[in-house]
Amino acid sequence: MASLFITLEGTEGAGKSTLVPIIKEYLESKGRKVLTLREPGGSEICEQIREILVSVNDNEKLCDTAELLLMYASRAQLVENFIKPKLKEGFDIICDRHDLSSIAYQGGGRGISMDKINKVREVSIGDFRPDLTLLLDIDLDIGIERAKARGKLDRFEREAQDFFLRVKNAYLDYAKKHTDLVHIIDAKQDLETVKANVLKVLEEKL
Ligand code: T5A
Repeated sequence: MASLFITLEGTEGAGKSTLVPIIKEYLESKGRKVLTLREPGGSEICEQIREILVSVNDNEKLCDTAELLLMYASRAQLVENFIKPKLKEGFDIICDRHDLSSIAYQGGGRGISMDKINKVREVSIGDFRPDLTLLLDIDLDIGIERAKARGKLDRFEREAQDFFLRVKNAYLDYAKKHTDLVHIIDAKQDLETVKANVLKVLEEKL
C-alpha cells in the first residue's frame, strides 16, 4: 500500500506528542517503515525557526504576518526536503501538527483571513495535503492544565482562553467540512481509550 502522511492536530496538551510513538509502533507492527516529525520544527533549520516562534521575547512582539510566514517557511522546508522525498522512499510519516494548525491558530486564533493564508500556502506547499488527520478534541481547561504540569509555558501557551476558544472552533469547523480527511478523537478520555480509538481509525485506513 502507498505511504501515508498522517497528521495530529489539536489545542495545547491534547496528547498529540504522546500518541506519535504509539502510532509509529502500531504501523511498524504492520511491517511499515515510519518517520516521525513535528511542526514547527522537525529538521535542523526548522527547529531554528521554531525557536523564534515559541520563545517569549519581552522586547519585541512577533507580528501576526511574520508568525504566519515563519510557520509556512518551516513547513515548506520540511515538505520539500523531508516529507515528499521520504514518502517517495516508501515511509509513512507521522507529523505532530501541520497545515491545519495554521488554519486554526493563525486563522481562527489570530484572525488572519483565509484568503491571505491560502495565498501563503499556495507559494509554500502548493496543493500538498495529508492523507489522514487525527484531530484530538479536548476541553481547553484540561489541555492547558496538562501543558502547565509539564513546566514553563511557551509564547502560544500564554495566550488568553478566548484565543484558544477561537482556535478550537476553527478546528471543529474545518473538521465538519472535511469529514473525509479529518477524524475527531475525544482526547479527554484516559490514554488507553484514546489509543484504542486512534488505532481503530488507522486500522480502517490501512
Ligand atoms: N502553531 C503550530 C501555530 O500557531 N501554527 C502552526 O501552523 C503550527 C504548526 C507549538 C505551538 O505552535 C503553534 C501551536 C502551538 O502552540 P507544539 O509545541 O507542537 O506547537 O504544540 P503544543 O500543543 O503546545 O504541544 P503540547 O506538547 O503541549 O501538546 P500535545 O503534544 O498535544 O500534548 P502531550 O502529548 O505532550 O501531552 C501533554 C501532557 O498530557 C499527558 C501527557 O503525558 C503529557 O504530560 N497526556 C494525558 N494525560 C491524561 N490522559 C490522556 N489521554 C493524555 N494524553 C496525554
